[in-house]
Amino acid sequence: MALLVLGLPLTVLPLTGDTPPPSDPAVVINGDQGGPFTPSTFTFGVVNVAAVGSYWSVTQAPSWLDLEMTSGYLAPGEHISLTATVNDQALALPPGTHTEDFTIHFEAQPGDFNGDQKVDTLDVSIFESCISGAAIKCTPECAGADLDFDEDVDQDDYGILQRCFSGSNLADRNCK
Ligand SMILES: [Ca+2]
Ligand SMILES: [Ca+2]
Repeated sequence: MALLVLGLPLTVLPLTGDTPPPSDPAVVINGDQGGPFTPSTFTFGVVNVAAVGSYWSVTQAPSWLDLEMTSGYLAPGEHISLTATVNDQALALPPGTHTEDFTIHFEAQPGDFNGDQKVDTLDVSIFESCISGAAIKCTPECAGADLDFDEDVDQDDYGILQRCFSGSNLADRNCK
């Protein structure tokens, strides 16, 4: 009987300028050729480490794995658990070690500080509490208000916030 080892390192790509999340350990799935495999399902976490609401989507995953969800929106700091299930395509894998990348891409919604997918007056209030002035480094808590990534929160960032303002409508993810 041949042993099938499916290595599945989980990689989460953080946003530029944000603290990367602790890296998930690789998931190793074992089984004989043709199955069954252990574990046949496992859960993994998706966390938004950005200071603003963020879209997430799985951009790379093994074809032999079915995912409960492949995209969504998370508020700052929000965490969800997703279930992955080994599907029938794994039955056809030849013996050996099959290591596949698993990648989740995050894209921040500029200006959505409270994670409701809108940029409205509540977000403007949070932004205003973060204004540091030109070339004055903002605090880590206000990193999400530094919309042009130059470490301050000033008029340039406010201009971007105005362009991203959506009121009661869903924010435009390409508003910058
Ligand atoms: Ca908001
Ligand atoms: Ca700035």
